Amino acid sequence: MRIIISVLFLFRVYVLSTEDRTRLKWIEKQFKKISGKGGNITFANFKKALGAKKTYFAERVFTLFDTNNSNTIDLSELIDGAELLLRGSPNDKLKFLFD
Ligand SMILES: [Ca+2]
Repeated sequence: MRIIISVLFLFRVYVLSTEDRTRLKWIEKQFKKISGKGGNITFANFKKALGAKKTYFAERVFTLFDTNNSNTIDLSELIDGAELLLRGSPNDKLKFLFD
């Protein structure tokens, strides 16, 4: 986890635009807020953060974000999923959610 954060820090400082840095910082802040002291995001915390009334939707998105099937979402998984939802084409988003 520490290595991932270091790589993200270097990437953020030297490669990303100001807008990208702001968005990444926001995602990192959300990660800390949602995960609490547990380190990674559990399904219960994820569902609560989404405010999802329907468990199906929360489960679907959680499963898509949890790319290594660890039953938790780490920071890099949250960044990848959020980036796709925030910046992907409409086709990418539909494919991500419904494939
Ligand atoms: Ca995971």
